[in-house]
Amino acid sequence: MLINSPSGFTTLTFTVPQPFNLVAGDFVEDGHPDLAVVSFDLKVRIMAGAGNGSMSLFGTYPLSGFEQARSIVTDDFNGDEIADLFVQTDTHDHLLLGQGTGGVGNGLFSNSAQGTPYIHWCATTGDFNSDGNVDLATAGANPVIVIRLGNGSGAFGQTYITVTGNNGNEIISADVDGDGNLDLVTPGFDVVRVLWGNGNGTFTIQNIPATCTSVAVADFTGDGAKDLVVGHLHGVELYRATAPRTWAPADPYF
Ligand SMILES: [Ca+2]
Ligand SMILES: [Ca+2]
Ligand SMILES: [Ca+2]
Ligand SMILES: [Ca+2]
Repeated sequence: MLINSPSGFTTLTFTVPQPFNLVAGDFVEDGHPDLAVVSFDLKVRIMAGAGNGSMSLFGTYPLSGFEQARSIVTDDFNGDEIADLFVQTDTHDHLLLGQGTGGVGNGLFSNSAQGTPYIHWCATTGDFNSDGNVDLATAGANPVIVIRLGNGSGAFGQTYITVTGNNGNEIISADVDGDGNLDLVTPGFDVVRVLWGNGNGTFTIQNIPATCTSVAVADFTGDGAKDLVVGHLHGVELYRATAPRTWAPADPYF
């Protein structure tokens, strides 16, 4: 971990075997951000932050899997105002529900697992069907995006969206066209794949031709419309939004 200080960054080192992915949140709820780290040894480690950059191991949760843990996201999946975790390994989905009282997390989690329908490397959250419950979307190196609609108590339904070609290791939820419905964006190697949310948990797919292994969504041009910035092996390019769901040809940054 790098800590910014007047003299530059200071490196703190924690012993976590082969960490693969991490997410920040106030899990031991004291106003100081903590970390949840998934590692290749199939564990989630909760690292409690002291607020001064130092961290200490607070808890460890084993994961079911064959050899790897992959994605981790945090949100409140059961509506108790305590941060929860969703973790995927190469064989299982894990839901770790944050424990605590009165909407204040104590850093402990319940840990339930079920077999995963698709091995996915990335996940994002949002309310895709506008029912007030947090939902999940996952993607990975296969032509399926999984939408899990939450019931508000920590259980999810599953629907599958089949796309043409594989997805990359990133999925972003954002209201890209500003119609009030969350959309999904994922790199598809020879396309940027945008799934336009219909607001009811279904999506309409638009493939924007682009060499693309990673993507960012934001208003980079300051006109209020969300643009796309695409990265690939040979550079980074801006796709400037010109009208709803329309982008200008690639403008290379470098
Ligand atoms: Ca904390
Ligand atoms: Ca919760
Ligand atoms: Ca929902
Ligand atoms: Ca939208």
